[in-house]
Amino acid sequence: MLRPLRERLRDEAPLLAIFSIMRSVEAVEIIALAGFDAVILDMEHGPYGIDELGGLILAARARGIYPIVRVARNEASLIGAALDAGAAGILVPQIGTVAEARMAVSAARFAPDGTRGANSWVRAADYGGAPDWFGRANAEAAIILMIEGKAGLANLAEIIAVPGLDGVFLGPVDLSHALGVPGQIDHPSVLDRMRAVIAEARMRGLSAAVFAPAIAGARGWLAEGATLVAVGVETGHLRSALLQVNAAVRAPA
Ligand code: 3PY
Ligand code: MG
Repeated sequence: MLRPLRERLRDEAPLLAIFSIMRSVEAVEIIALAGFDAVILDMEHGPYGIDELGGLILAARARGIYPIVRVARNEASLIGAALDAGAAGILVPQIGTVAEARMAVSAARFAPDGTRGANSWVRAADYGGAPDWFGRANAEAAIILMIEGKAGLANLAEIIAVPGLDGVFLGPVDLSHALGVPGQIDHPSVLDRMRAVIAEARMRGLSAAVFAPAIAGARGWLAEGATLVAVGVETGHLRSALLQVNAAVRAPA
């Protein structure tokens, strides 16, 4: 049994995750078997919908890792549906204002803490209809907001003060575009902003998560105090591994 993600995020030990866009139960299982702590099921960039999410969430849970769902956009019905399907946590892209942050957090919590649509006959509630599940769900499901644009950086202090928020997640790819250095995720202006956000979030007692496509970057962010690092996308890792095998087999003896 997995500990609730909200609780686990408060540990000192960081979590390692991989983004998954392949819509593949097998890919999710392999991420778990490789020893990662979580998979981020990416509905922003992955070609799948809510009807395909259940199997992927079950694969992650069966193999003992946290299924975190990145919803396609900040919309209450998407957040509620992913949680109902059994997501341990939700990642919301492109948060720019405190109003957007409040909306996302509210959508992930039942009343009195929020406005999540209530139904306890869903997978997340073991289909049981138990009235005491709502309180438990509020205590267990994590809500993490992505800071990956100029507005999010400018409004960071207000955003991270929203009650009930568990963490922020830095998207360096979008940040690099917003800061005028598209694709240069190691550009000093991107790195400096990321460091500042991590420091501010940690000071507030929030989890600070980062996307790092390469191993050196991931190690660096762990050393800088990130509490969750998503090391690339499984498609990229599969491609690299296959290129390596192909080149190695064809290499002259
Ligand atoms: C970004 O870097 O913009 C992300 O959203 C990471 O997936
Ligand atoms: Mg992004």
